[in-house]
Amino acid sequence: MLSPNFLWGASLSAHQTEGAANEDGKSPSVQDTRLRNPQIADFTVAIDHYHRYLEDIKLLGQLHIKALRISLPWTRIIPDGRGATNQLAIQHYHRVFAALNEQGIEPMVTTYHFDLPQILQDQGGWTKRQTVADYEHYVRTLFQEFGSEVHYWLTINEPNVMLLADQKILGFTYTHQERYQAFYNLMIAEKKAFKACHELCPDAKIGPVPNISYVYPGSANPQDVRAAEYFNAVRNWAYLDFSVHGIINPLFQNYLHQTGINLPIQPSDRALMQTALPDFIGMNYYTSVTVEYPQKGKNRTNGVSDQQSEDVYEQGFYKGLTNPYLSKNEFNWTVDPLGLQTTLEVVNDRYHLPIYVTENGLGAYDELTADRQIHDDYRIKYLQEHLSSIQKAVACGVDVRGYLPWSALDLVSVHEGMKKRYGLIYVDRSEQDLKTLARYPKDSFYWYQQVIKRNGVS
Ligand code: BGP
Repeated sequence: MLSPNFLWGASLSAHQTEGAANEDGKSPSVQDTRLRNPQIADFTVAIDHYHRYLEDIKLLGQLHIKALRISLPWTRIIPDGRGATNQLAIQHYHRVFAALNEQGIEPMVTTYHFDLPQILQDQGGWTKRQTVADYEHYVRTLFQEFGSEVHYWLTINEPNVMLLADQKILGFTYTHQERYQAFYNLMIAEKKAFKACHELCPDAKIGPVPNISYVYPGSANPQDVRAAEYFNAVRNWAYLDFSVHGIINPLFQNYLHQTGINLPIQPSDRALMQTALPDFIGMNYYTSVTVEYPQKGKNRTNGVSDQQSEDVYEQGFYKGLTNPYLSKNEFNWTVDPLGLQTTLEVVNDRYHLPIYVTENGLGAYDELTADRQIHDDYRIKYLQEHLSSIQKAVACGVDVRGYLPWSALDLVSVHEGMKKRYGLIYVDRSEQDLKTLARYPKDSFYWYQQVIKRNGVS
């Protein structure tokens, strides 16, 4: 049984929904500038949520969610990356929080979701320690401005995916050295956010929000098991061990050593690492990952070009493979609801903190019928199976406090535009044609409404 206080919600991010890319003083982020396939939708208009937030929030009120996860765009709040705050943006988000409050919806706010101000990227972005100071100034501004309206904060969306799938998410590739400089700066920046939030918003809670997927070994061969341990360390535990325990995961440390990396640790960081701690874990989950030890002669280029698939390779450590026991969705992502239960149990055993599942969902082609309906039974099945896994984990004693599937409305997918839809609410636009941008609840919307009413799936 889920607690009656279980936080039923849904998720969005700013750059994938808002549009208004050049309005009200917003500056470009790395998401606006990165080279995209011109055939697919970009973020200039996205789903026009910046102008339609009232309509969207009213619709979500009818869904009876208790929480909406949104992100705040750094480029709107502090357009120069550092320095002056943009009052137009501050006023806008006060209006957004008021509209949510009117519908009885708690905001859960991600401070930063892949959209670093381009102006900071031009100066080296996360490879520079200066960006940590800029981020700290930015989040202190958020906590001061919105501290009385927001009770759940999330720090940095999926730093692990951002770094491991950099080419796809950011539009450029870090060198190995730069990637782990950026890793360290992101993790220290997050610590600064934990500390600032606890100082400035004593009633609020804050947590990290990595993408956590348990990594399976391809076989019982001890080399494959070790490959899975390495990739678990590099993909999952390096991030959560740093956030929650304030330590560098030992196997990750060993991996860094073998690959010639020294993290740029400053002496004063140690105390911060161990004292600035999260109140909960926010966790995004789409799939599990399976790896084996890469045998000689099967060399490929090092890299993790898509975090969600078997396209993972690092010579001497791990190589992704197709898990023959699992099916795939239309976009080639492996579907593994049982893996969510396992992942939750492992995260619980390692960290003993409340968990919110802050993203989970199915990217699919949806069809709007002539009578304006969307019969997305495949999405209902996906969500039903994953929710059932959450309930089973809770029955095993895991402290899952909320579920905020991706996504509340259709939005522009990170690298596949509008055709790959995740929403509970359909948005009428295509890649190139903005059409009416009208919103239509899908069958999954009505299904989720009932789930919330009954406090779970049977
Ligand atoms: C997560 C991101 C989201 C979202 C989701 C689906 O990694 O936090 O922003 O996009 O993945 O990914 P995609 O849009 O590539 O299908």
